[in-house]
Amino acid sequence: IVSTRDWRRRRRNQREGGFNIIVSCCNSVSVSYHKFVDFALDETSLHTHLFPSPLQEKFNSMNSKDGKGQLSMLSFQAEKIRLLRSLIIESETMQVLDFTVFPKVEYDLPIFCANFFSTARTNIVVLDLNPLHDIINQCDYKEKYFKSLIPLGLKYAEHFPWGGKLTSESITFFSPIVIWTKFTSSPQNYDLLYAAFRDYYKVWLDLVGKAVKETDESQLLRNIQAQHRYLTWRAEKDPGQGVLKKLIGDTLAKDMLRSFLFNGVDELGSKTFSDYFPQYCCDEGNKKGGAIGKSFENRPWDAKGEFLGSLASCY
Ligand code: BLA
Repeated sequence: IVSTRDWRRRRRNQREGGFNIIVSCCNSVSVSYHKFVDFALDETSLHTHLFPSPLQEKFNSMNSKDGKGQLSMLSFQAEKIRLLRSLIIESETMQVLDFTVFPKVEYDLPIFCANFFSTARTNIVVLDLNPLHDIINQCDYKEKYFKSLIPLGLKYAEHFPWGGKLTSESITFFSPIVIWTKFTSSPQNYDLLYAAFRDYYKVWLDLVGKAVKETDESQLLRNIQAQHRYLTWRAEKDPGQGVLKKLIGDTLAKDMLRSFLFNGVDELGSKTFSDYFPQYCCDEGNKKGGAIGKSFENRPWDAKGEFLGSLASCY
């Protein structure tokens, strides 16, 4: 297990050409997500200067209550990046990566999202460039960022079957190139996941490189509200919440969700979850992440990236 401090030392050693000792451990889960994060940080550093986030001080590493699990957190910011943060959880029974990059609100860029939950047998995976704005009805936004990426999505859709039913909210937060899948654990599958992660991250960084700062006040407000709505959804509905609470307790888990993972949820706006998602307001079945309202048994985009569901469409 490599802690944040070890990780920093390793990176410093790498830069200074020193020796690089990788401590490996004895997990029954045959994947480690550290190399994914290392790749993303190295690749980002080729494009822009990363500054440590003030959150790093408080959120760095932590043991689970039973002492058998470790949580490692990293956070940075950059010229066009409000927050790049990662959480890796390693225990005897699971490996988890939650890696998300939030652009600054002056940009209408997609949010990079990699959420991988792995056990010795199975994996639950979301890898996507989550659109900031509605791509089902807002055709210009979809064209701007996703049109050229459809072939990349198709390449991986072939290997990673659709993971099954989702809520319509999750669908609207996903892009036509989303990798939403479940697969059995194997070195081949992890290699493919790593390849997909690298490809998706590189195309996302290209979009960041080209992005032009928004100066129009009303567009800026739209970006802020869209990012706040996204944060509000994830801080409330993240399916990882139960696992986090079990590992570190309710209070720490809640703090981690609102202050670290979905930082900005208490700062970028004052609307609440039920303001944005009134359909969830009084329905306990839905609140607990139940299956009520879930649909999209199959991938709802065709090979041209056109939406097939009934939520209206561009064409
Ligand atoms: C399951 N995680 C899921 C599912 C989705 C996601 C869609 C399927 C079940 C569902 O729809 O509730 C992920 N959903 C997302 C993402 C977005 C979204 C990324 O709307 C973005 C907009 N997952 C994690 C972390 C853990 C984790 C950090 O990201 C653990 C700490 C676990 N995810 C996890 C588990 C399940 C799951 C255990 C299966 C449990 C379940 O189905 O409720």
